[in-house]
Amino acid sequence: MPSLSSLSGVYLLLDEQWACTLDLSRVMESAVGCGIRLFQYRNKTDSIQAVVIKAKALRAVAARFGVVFIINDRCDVALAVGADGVHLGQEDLPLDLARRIMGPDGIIGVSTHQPEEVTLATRGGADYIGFGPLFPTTTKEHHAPTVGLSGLRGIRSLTPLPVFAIGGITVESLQDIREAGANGVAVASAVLDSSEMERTMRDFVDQGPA
Ligand code: 3NM
Repeated sequence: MPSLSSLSGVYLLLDEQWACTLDLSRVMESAVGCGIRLFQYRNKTDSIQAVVIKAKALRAVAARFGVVFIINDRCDVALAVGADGVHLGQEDLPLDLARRIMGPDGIIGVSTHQPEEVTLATRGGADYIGFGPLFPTTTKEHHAPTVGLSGLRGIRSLTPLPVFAIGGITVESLQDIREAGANGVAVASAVLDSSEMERTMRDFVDQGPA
């Protein structure tokens, strides 16, 4: 069973919008081969029934390799497929209610975009923080203003929790992000849109926060 100590490094966002061109189970398998051990399934478009079917398939791959598998937004889906945890946006179920559903051992991550949200998520018992969008991104619609590296540096001292920088992250930005104190990077497009996906994954693992 993956544990909280696995909450660092590269966090691959398996976003359903890429599933028309990619087999996300295969992407996960090759990501594990490249050293990625933390995954989130993100599906903002399908019915919950369809989300559960697709998430179950990915859950099975994650279980086979013993890597961490998190569901975006929905505690009910996370429980239904036996995921390791849930990732909550600011408009999702409040953290205290999500904890009641997920139990003490379920991993709960919270998306934050400003210092106050980081502090609240920390006090509220989150297991990790997503902070962003660091840079402009087209993966997330209607996102908050970019926070940049200075924003990331500014929140580092506000929380002892693992912080994942998110939004528009590319291989080129990894060194700066490491130096700004992030424990990990959450990434979708730079990997899923790459014409050399395995090479990009390896670069992320080699050059990103460990
Ligand atoms: N959440 P990419 S930015 C899912 O700021 C998500 O909370 C964000 O994808 C936030 O690596 C983002 O393609 C998109 O930019 C991440």
